[in-house]
Amino acid sequence: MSKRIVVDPITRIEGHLRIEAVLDDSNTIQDAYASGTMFRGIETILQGRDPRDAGLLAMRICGVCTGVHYWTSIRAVEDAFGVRVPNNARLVRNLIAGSLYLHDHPVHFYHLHALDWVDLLSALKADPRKAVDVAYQFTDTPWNASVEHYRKVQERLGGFAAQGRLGIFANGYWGNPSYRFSPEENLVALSHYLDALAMQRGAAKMMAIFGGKNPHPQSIVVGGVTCVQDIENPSRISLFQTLLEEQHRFIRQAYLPDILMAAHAYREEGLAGIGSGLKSYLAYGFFDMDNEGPGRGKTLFPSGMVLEGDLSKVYDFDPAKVTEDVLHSWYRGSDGLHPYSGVTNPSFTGLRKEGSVAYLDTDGKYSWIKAPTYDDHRVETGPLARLVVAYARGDARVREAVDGVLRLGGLPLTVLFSTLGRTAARAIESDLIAQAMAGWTQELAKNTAAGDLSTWTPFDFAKVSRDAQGCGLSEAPRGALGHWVKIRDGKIENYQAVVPTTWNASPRDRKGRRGAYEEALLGTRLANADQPLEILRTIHSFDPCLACSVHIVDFRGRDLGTYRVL
Ligand code: NFE
Ligand code: MG
Repeated sequence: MSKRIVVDPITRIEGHLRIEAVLDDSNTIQDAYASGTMFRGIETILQGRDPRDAGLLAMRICGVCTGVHYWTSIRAVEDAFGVRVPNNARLVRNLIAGSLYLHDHPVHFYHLHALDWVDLLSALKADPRKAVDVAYQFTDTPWNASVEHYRKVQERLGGFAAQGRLGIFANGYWGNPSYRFSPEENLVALSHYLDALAMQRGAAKMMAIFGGKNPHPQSIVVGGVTCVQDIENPSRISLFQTLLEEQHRFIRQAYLPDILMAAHAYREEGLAGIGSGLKSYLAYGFFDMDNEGPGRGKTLFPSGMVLEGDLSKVYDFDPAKVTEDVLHSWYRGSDGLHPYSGVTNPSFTGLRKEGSVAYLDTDGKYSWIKAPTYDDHRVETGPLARLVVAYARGDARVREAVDGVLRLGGLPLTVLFSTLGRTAARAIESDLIAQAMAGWTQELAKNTAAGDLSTWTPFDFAKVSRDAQGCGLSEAPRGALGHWVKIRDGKIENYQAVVPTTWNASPRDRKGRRGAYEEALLGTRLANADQPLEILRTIHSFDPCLACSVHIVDFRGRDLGTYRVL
């Protein structure tokens, strides 16, 4: 006998996501469906606009991966106009983008994902002295590790728990048998959870130094950047450097050691490949290392596709091979359209009623998210995809970083293909990006000290082609991001965005093949079917963002159905 459980809403994400999972008698997931249940409309709002404004409008797709739609949109327009940006603009853009990653990844791990690994209330039982030993087990220089500090953290948590004021923690699945950390490990992680709240501030400041503000930086324009006075001023660059060093220290002393601690405690789940999913990975390549422009130049993380976990072969990325299906999505139109000819034509067909309970109509349409394919393959994107592609390409820095973590954990390479691997990839990548940012900051300081203050490539809008098309490719923290713009008579005729969570959270494609979330849930056994902790752990490992993936608004405020959370 199989039973269907519904998890809706999935919390600790951006936006509205529903998962339906079919369990067998042993509570093992036999099938799964992911649905984006909220409806928004930026692609259509961009039609008819001046392409120079595209970035400002597109950035409103999301406030979490703040800025990525802004600069990816600007890259699409630059591609259409054939504009290449000067070196300083490339460096500043990399530093703004890097600041986002250093903000986003730790916030995801500690504030959105950690409680899938950390049994909060168990930390109350920890011995603070032993917790210090635990902290030193995974690094020689642990962050904020002292008996007094751990005791204070326990007192703080204990005070809330005693008064029944656990607030956002009140409904956790505390005590669930699939939690693996010891009380001391839970205490170390909880202490970093609290420290990470303060670290967010520094990362947000970094973005604002060259971006003008956070969220939604505003200093990037078609042709370059506008923050000339900030790069002219050595004190701004050195403030950036100081903040960067602090973030990097937190990554090295808290984030990476906590990942090692998780790799140790959750070793069996990793080795069993829980959450592995599609095992096919796509990366567009990001953090420009030269000024050739998107899709042409050298990037810090390379582009490519790896299929079915076979690291011996990497397929070159060709943007012409991206298409989207809508057979199982609440849109009218044809399947297999390339984004240049993509259509966003909403058509909500409702849910399926079984008695008083509404379920997704999984034989028909069941999500606001379209289903993208690359060269007719279903793929995962994101930090793990970037690392796997770079590793398979033989990238020396990525190999050294990945092999180093695996060696410390005593783990084989194949452990990457798991929920644990996906979560570890984000921390490894944060360290690599922080290292690269230190180099870009020095390069910027050197250029400006030598008198190179170029930040913008002049172009005459009246003279550049009034009929053009371009694509902006980049990598957002959650994965491969593409914006496609078609310009007719100087105005935007069509605009399509295919974003990381579109790839990962999508429903079945036209051939009935699962999306990345759906596939990743298969074979996972729930310790307790009333507490879908293992589902949350795997879904959160992708860091879902639904605003990004469904860029359409239901301005009529229609009720999309009444859901029962089972
Ligand atoms: Ni709204 Fe986004 C990122 C983009 S996600 S968070 O990272 O692009 O799918
Ligand atoms: Mg889209």
